[in-house]
Amino acid sequence: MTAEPVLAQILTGEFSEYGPTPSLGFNGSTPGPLLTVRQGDELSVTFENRTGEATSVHWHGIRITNRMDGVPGLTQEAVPDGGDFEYRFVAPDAGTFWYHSHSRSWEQVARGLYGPLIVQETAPPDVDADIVVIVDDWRLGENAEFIDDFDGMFHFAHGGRLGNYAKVIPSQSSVRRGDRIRLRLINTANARVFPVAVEGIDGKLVALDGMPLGRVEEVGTVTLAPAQRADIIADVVDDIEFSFWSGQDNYRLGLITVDGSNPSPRTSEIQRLPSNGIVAPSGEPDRRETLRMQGGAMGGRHPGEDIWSFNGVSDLPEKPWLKVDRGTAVQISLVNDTSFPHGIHLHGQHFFEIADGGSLGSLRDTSLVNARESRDILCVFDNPGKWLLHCHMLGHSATGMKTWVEVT
Ligand SMILES: [Cu+2]
Repeated sequence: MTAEPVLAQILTGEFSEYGPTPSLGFNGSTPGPLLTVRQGDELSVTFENRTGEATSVHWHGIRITNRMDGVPGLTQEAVPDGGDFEYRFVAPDAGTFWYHSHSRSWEQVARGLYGPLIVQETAPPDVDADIVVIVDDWRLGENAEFIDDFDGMFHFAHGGRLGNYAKVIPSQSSVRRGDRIRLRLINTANARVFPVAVEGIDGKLVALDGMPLGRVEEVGTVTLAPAQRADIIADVVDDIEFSFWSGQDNYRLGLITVDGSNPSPRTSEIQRLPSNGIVAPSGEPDRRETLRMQGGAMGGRHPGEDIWSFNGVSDLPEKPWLKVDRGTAVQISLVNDTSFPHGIHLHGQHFFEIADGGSLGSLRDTSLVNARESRDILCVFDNPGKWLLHCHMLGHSATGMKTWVEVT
């Protein structure tokens, strides 16, 4: 896979006259190619960097071998321009994942350096179409080029660099009425939380962040923080329209149109996906910790040296924030003491969100914590190595909101 400059026709529909946007991509396109492997298979990617600057690839959500995690300064050196790197790892969990730059990611991901990674179940659910739906926004000027304010202080200190144009990029543009489909939504945006509404389908939410739900749920509005994913299995009723409430209006993100009808639609109930076998720990956690998000504009005082901090410390400390033996169950209170939402991402393992009332919720790799709110998560750290823990509003991570965990 080669990372390189590409021209992408990001602006479409009424804006397509503006022409393509100089971007970054993989193998000539952004989003990069759809990589599909089967659960338990080993993926081998010869990665070539031809972007003109150093970069690396992170395989988001994969419970990966640590040295393949793609984090410069923690798991590898950044790959210099002209250099290459052999990524090779087993994908242990079936589900919807993605890959993206982890080097100056707040700029490189915004410029397009990301793509979908699908790990198929050994016995995939019976559907007529399996469709990846990238949800993203872009911050473009009148010439369709990226506005070059990636390092803008305003963006860093507020909600991150939000786009001024948003859309979905479905891997397939039409379906038949009556088809049973799987939709794999991936929020690849730098900073925007998308409350996505999906119309024209009758179905169920079956997975979040690549991990099957214990029981299927009504779809409703699917709120996706940056990096979060959601899988839906549904029957097509009409044109599928994606939109989100922007705070001011219902912003249309795009369509998958109906073309023809399925002569023999399925009538079976939509079932849950097979579990990836992550077992919830029983009893009390071995440890309890608090991770306090601090900083930013509007009242975020803290002693850290950058805009944001965790527990008063900005950027990667020399020693891990948390060092645990493999198998340790840690309940972490994610406390948001700031005026902005944050999507907190742990590399290398998934964790359970704890619902109000204390019951275990969904398995996730990224947890959205709204301004001035908090959420507990429970993680059994079972993957040895040095793992980044950071805000996936990428400008926040760039300006302090990151730390790391060592599992020995
Ligand atoms: Cu943040």
